Amino acid sequence: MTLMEDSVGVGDLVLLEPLEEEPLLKNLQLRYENKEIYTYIGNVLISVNPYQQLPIYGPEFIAKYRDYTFYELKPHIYALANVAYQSLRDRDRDQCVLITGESGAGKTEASKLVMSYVAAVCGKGEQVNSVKEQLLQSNPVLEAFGNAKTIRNNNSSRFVSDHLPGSPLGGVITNYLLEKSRVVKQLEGERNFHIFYQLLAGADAHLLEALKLERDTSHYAYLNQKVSRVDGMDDASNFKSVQNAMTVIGFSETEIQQVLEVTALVLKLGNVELADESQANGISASGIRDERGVQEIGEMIGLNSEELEKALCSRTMKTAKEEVVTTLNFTQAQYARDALAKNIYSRLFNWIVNRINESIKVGSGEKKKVMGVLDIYGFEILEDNSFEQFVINYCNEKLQQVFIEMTLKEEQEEYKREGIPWTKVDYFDNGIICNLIEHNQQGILAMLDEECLRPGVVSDSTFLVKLNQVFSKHGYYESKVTQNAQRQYDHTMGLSCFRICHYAVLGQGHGPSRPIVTYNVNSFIDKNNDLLFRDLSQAMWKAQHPLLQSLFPEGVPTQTSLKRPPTAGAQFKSSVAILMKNLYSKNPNYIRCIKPNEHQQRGQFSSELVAVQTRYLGLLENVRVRRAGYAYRQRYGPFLERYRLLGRSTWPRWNGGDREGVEKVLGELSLSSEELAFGKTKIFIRSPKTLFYLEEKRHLRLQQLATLIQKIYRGWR
Ligand code: AD9
Ligand code: MG
Repeated sequence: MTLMEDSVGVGDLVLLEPLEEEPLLKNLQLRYENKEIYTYIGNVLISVNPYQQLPIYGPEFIAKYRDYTFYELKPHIYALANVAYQSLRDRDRDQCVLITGESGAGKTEASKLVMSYVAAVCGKGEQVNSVKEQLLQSNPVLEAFGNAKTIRNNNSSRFVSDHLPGSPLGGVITNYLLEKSRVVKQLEGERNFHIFYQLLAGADAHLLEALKLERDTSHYAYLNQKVSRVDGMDDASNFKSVQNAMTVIGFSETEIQQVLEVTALVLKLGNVELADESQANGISASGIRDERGVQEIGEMIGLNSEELEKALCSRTMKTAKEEVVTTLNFTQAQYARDALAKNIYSRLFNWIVNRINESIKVGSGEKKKVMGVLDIYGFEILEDNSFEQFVINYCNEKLQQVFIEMTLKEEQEEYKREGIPWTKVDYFDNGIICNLIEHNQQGILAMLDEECLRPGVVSDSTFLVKLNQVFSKHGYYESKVTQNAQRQYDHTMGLSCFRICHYAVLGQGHGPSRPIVTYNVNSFIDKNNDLLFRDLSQAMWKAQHPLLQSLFPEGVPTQTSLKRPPTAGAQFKSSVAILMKNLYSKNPNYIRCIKPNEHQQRGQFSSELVAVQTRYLGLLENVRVRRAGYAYRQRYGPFLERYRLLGRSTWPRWNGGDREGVEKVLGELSLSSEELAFGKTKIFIRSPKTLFYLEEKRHLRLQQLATLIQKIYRGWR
């Protein structure tokens, strides 16, 4: 029970008085400044990124947290990992550790800490150790292919991952929505995925020659950005670690070679220069400017270069009766080339994830319990928000829904277990916002799909017009048009934008600004369509490169289906649905990560920045729900141990049971019965004030006892 004693501020925000934003921030800041980065809200863990290595991890700490229950030591991520792992083992329940927070807040580091904890405490034996090693080695590989330097985080995960270490160990990693647009274009100050730079910097001359690559990153159009290096990141040595990790995981030499070939292929595709040949014949058309590049690619993947060229510059349309080949214009050809590069890379990434899973999967036979560690990107509000932010924020909206529902459910269940009556809690149900986005017919995603499939002239603006019509009166949707009609005119919103009032704004009732997110619809249709022309998938399938070929199963020429593949929005929505199902089926454990400053600097705590995040994460709402009934609860044993010095009958000796002892102490203090509830194994205290009163009394009593001891000691002398 060191929550209030050894820590700075309160170690559990349910004990915060008064329960308002400012004291909450002050408490987090005070703790942060004293290097206490972890704080609880009941069993939820808040983690504030220290941006420095703190001496609080490793075997010694793992051993400590392993032997104590949740509240007995300072708040720590190991305590949470321990609870999750013990419930998995002892209560035989699938667990899930859900880690959220904005970019750079420390989610991936947290997920690694949880996994290393589980790896350290779970079973032993040769086979288990080897799986453990493979599971831990999957990180550098996933990070090389799935992470990139962004403005906000030098090592930002550009995918959502769900690690499932099983019991005793094994796992599955699922990944959702790799940010594939990064393959062909990066924002200023950002890089492409790490692997490209690692490969160029770390490959020995022989490998570079075999892949026909230049060492200099500026040679590649997809990398040709101002930043090629990241402070403190050694691409060359990381490449060696990735190669080594792949070997440990069990990739064969051939597999590693093929993965690198496909990676090189993406870089080379970016260098395929297309020519605008429109003027030559009066028809809008494209061609290849530098035949040599295409030839080189053809040789590398075992594909006739003419075929590749044809696939890049033309499109075959199939109708029920005939096949029509049209030449792509310059813009379309560029689009096709980039779409191919993005698809190759994202499919390669999926292949790698699946390959890792093959190695680490839980052994067949009896069904093992699993523990999911879900590292998910948090709410995003950029200056210019597009389709990517829209789907990410939708996912967070859904997570918030699960979060509140499950927190409440868990509270209810604990009360039930302990035989304490439950009182209803009011909370904001964000179902209405989720519906606005995901409703099967009248949701924004469904309407976007409809627009993508509608014959005739469709564009981002026709889509927006439609939204404006349907949602003109929706309380959480705004655009310039709808605002004009019924709300205050807003000069800051562009004509091609709409806004959604996300949950983050709600339930709080205060805050300096309304963090409503403005989305620009430009390229929504394109991004949702995510089209890869069939000619290209067929060409890839024809390539004599086993890995590449396996990435394009739909390229089999005998496949005549005219069915359109699902749109990006529809795919994301079904991934979210799977994720939600996954969450509801497991016992959730939450880590809420917070980024203390925008500069990736240790020791800096910006209250404004943290305030915005605590609102997005709904922390105050979380505390409110958590202490709607009883703010504090503790098992009888430890509670009695701490407070028995306050009772006449329980001090200095007590021979009865724990519960009777607690009843005696609290009875003698004449606390209001309203304030207390005696559960089967725990004592529940309604308001933090009562607990502080007990603490105060204990403090005074300790002083008294110290004086007494001194007197006795002096008497002896
Ligand atoms: V993103 O959404 O993938 O862009 P994350 O995953 O939330 O983001 P990440 O875990 O990558 O952030 O943390 C960013 C950086 O903060 C790390 O590279 C570390 O340098 C630093 N960090 C985060 N957590 C810790 C920690 N517990 N101890 C020390 C940390 N440093
Ligand atoms: Mg991350």
